[in-house]
Amino acid sequence: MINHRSTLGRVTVLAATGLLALAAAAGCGKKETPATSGGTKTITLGFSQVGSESGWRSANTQSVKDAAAAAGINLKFSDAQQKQENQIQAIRDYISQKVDVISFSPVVTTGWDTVLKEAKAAKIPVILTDRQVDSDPSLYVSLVGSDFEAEGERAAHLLETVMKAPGAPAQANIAVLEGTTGSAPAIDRAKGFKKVMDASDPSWKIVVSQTGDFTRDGGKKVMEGFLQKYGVKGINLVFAHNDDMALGAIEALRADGRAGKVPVTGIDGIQLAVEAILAGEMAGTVSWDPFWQGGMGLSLGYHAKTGKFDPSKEPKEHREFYGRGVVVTADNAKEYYENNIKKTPSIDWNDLWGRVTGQIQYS
Ligand code: GYE
Repeated sequence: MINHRSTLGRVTVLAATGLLALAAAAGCGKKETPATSGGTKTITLGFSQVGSESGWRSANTQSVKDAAAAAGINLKFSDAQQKQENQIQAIRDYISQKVDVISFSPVVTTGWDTVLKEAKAAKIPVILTDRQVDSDPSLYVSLVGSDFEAEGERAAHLLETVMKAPGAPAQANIAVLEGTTGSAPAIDRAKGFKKVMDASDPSWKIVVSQTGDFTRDGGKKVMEGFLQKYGVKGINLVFAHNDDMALGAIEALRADGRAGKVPVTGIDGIQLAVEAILAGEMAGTVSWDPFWQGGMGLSLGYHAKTGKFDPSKEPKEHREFYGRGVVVTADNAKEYYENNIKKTPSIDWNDLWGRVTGQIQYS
């Protein structure tokens, strides 16, 4: 996943077309004037990114920038440093700059109705990538994301396997490193994990749970605090809402001489995490098609322009949907590394629904 640059070659072309088509679709409301007919109108896309908090995020940002550059799209890019007010301001700036398309990954789920209504009033289509909002879907064109609840469930099943292994501790004392408070991945990963926990061995206990804000440094600091408070015996399993926090926790455990002795699970499937699994310092991670997610968002636009995908005629499961998830453990880490990190997974971008595993659900 991290090795996006090389994988982006093919995607960029398609993505660029998709971006172009989407922007063109965005422009279609505007009557082509003789001045522009035959001339190529530079498409302006305003992208508000959550921040640069993790390996997954950096790869996501790189794919957007590469795709736009390849398509000659005028990309206005802003990094919100994980602050909602910065994203709302960025979107308002894009509206006043009359961009053709707005796309963003919402840092948290709530508080977007007003600015989304402003974009709609300005007739600028909005594409959500990666994370959900609790606003009405009529306020955005499409959303391609990950099934965060299923990721939480799979991380819990991963720990169940660890607990069944010979030499596993009798009692599970779990420490949880939560993602950004109020964000869709943190809310739903916690929900999925708890669902499996509640149905699992009643002796399992979440001893402590605190946000590390999806950063490596945050994961390390919070884990150091946990180790000080609960000592060696108090915590014997760690569930981190993303790989960067998991790697931070492993750093703290290493300083305590316990790296590889306390099973740590993460989510994202980033290169450094898979290398930590191969090195026996991490129990596993869950990845959810970030490569497909990035490109498919743009391909949807392309097909919307060419008429293969008309959002207004499609059922909800074709407007908001998930890709595929993979659980990576010591058993398949080598194969996963070969197929997803060292080389590009091959994806047919014209096959819009082939990899869809379901409609995004809202409880
Ligand atoms: O897991 C984490 C990033 O929204 C899926 O955000 C994304 C999450 C990802 O901070 O690394």
